[in-house]
Amino acid sequence: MDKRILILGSNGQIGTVLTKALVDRYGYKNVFASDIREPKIQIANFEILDVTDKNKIAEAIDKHQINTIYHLAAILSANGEKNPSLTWKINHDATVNLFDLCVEKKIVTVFFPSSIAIYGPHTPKINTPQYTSFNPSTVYGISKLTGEMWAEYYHKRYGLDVRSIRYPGVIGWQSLPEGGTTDYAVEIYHGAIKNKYYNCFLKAGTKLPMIYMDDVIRATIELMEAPASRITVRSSYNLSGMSFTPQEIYESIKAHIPDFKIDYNPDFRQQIAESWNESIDDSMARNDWDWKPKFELEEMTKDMLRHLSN
Ligand code: AKB
Repeated sequence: MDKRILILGSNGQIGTVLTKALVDRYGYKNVFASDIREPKIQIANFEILDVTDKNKIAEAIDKHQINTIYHLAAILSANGEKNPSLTWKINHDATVNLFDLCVEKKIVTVFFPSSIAIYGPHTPKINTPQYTSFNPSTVYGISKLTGEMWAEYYHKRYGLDVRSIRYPGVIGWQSLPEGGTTDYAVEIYHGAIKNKYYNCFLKAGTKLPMIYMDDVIRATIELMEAPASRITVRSSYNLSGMSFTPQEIYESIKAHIPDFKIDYNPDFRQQIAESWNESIDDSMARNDWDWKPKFELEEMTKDMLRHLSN
């Protein structure tokens, strides 16, 4: 059976890149992208879909004979704090409605991303295990953690083949993040190239788990293609790429752009970052579906600067 894929939230930082990867892999005719706004560049079949509109999503599933869904629409951590009730509606309510729809429409596999935002001040900060205490401090984190619990519930109760990854901060040259706490790690490259200057909204020593876009896309597709019998985690898999501080990423860029300057002016996002962890134990992803990251900070910086300079 051909995969017939619907992507919800295809214009976002990850959606933009994942949509292209899915078209390359499964063919233009099998990939249907959607978002609440037209994309800047159309790379797949596209239609406007609001993730909170269950009926319209149901129509799209029928119309395109969809059997696989990537549900990427969400409001991230920093923007979420500005409008908690809207964040809950989009991140939580729409996710539960979608899981219902997946059962009703007999969707074969659904991907739902979680995040390091589910970790909180009482979570072990170093090598955070797969199963530990979670006490997220943002509405985004709470919505992702409850989404994980619903995913597990829908799998147990209805046999829904739902798969998920706890994404670290994602860095890529292809697209910009919007409203997250880890956004600085993308903005810093743009600042270095355009102005040789970056004003960082986190403190110099704030270490966070991060991952390069190439690794994120590969991890997502590898998880979705793994045989169901190998998936032992139905909440969401811990996934590790690399960990660094703003000062470390600054130094890795400065090695290529010697007159690059930085200032640190932490804002409300510092508190969010401090509630998260520093590094992740992803041994379950490694064992279950052979996950292995390829990019460390130095290779990522070289690749980012090469692409952005072009
Ligand atoms: C954010 O910073 O909110 C996101 C995330 C870690 O999920 N990038």
